[in-house]
Amino acid sequence: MTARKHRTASLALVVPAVILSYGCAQPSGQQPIEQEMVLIPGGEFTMGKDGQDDDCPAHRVQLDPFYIDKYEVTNAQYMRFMRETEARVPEFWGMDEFRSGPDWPNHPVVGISWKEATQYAAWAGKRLPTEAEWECAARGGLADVDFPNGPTLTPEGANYWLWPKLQSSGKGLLAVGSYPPNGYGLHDMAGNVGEWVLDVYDPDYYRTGPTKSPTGPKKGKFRVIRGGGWHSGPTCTRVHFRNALRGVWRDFNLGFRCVRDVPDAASQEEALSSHVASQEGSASHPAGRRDNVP
Ligand SMILES: [Ca+2]
Repeated sequence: MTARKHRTASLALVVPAVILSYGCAQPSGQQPIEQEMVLIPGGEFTMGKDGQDDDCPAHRVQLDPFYIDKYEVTNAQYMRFMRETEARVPEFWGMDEFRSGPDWPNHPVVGISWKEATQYAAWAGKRLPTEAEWECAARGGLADVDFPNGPTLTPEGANYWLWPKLQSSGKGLLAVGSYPPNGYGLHDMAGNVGEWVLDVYDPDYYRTGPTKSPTGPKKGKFRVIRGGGWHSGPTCTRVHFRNALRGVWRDFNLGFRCVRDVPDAASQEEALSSHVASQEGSASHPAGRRDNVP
């Protein structure tokens, strides 16, 4: 079995799909949170790891600065998109077992295809992150780590499937931001929901792709997903772990977040200066060797 087929099968967890019409009533319970964006300074960072898998080898990649959503896109945010665009209702919508629908405003939206994620992003004036941008953001500025906050992951650090006990955390999908952020202030880069990114999947891309702002191969059958979800084992939540599904797939373990470009060189300079100043005033970084050289 090829790496691609193996990886694809690992997320192909199928349950009977029920599509329910969504109501436009105000979400009950919690007040919907507002999405925030965080500046990622860009520069060079080490992407991938050493070895023979599809996330190898470790290599230096250079990125321009960009903004990324602090949280996964929520049900409430996706509802606004549906109301304004008459977009298709997500798979599993209205199913409480997947915390999907208007009663769960601050839970991440699931059951959307890659194309629907890109349509939401365009509507919001954003786009999906490239695979390189996503991995840079997930690393939180740390080098030589497997997880967003350091070399190890515990059940207190992210919402994931407690492999190998073959049981979930017992919590199922949780509201975004239920776990501590990484060094960039981003929540749930490991777990809760896996996340669509922009790139087409190529198992050799870490060996053959460009090192300046890579955007993925031009053609391919699968789209990359990153970060693992509440129904994924800890292996899938590693910052360098790559997975892929056909773009038409809709999964209860899969959502997304968006990025926005910093528009021009002057804006990039200003954003970087602001970022450096904010970092100098912050004392709450996870332990580990720093990476990213603006
Ligand atoms: Ca996630």
